[in-house]
Amino acid sequence: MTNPIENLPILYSFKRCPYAIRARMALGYAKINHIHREIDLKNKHPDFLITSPKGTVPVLVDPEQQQVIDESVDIVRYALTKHQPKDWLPVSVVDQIQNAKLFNDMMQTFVPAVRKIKYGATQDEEHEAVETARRFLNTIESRVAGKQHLLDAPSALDILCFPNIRQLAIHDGSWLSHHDLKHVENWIDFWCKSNVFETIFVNQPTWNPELDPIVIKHK
Ligand SMILES: N[C@@H](CCC(=O)N[C@@H](CS)C(=O)NCC(=O)O)C(=O)O
Repeated sequence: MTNPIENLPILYSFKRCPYAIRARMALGYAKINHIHREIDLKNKHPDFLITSPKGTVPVLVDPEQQQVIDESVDIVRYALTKHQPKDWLPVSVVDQIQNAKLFNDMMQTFVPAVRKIKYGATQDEEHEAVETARRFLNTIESRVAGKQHLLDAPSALDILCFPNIRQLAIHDGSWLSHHDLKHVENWIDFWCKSNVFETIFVNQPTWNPELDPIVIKHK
């Protein structure tokens, strides 16, 4: 039985945001049909800010559970806890000490380093940022050597990490090969060529409450 439209979860999103990509990937792999609302981050719709005063995307609203989830990690958990592909590891792997450490390391060291590489810094700062990014990606390189996932099978950890690393790869198309990170390149390529990524990484018009809702249906 299909869900009436008013019961569908609503995702507020922005195409290129790596955190929103995590959420859309997880909803895709979980096959959760939902309403998509593309937000113009420079001109946020007031109704979006009422729903989530924090003003960041992604935000997921589940009308049936009366839940508003405003952190991408929690949306990934929400989605993959409901349903996940058969060959995936359970979403709880992200809480295992080593995996949580990898994720936190990415957020605390790699992500700020990418910001410096992308948006400029002094030469010394940039040099340090490149070293930091390289150090982190060397860890990823050994994790994904000869496989397409960070752990023994695909998992939420891949979904949580690859969009942030992809940001560096698209900022500078030769960065990974220049730093001899061949396995990282293959891993990013695998996820970016997946059917789910190709389905979710599409242009959507900015949300306008007066127009028909955009319903995302995952088969
Ligand atoms: N911790 C948040 C971070 C989300 C985030 O920072 N999203 C950015 C876009 S990539 C945003 O909405 N920034 C607010 C703005 O640009 O005004 C999450 O993981 O969901």
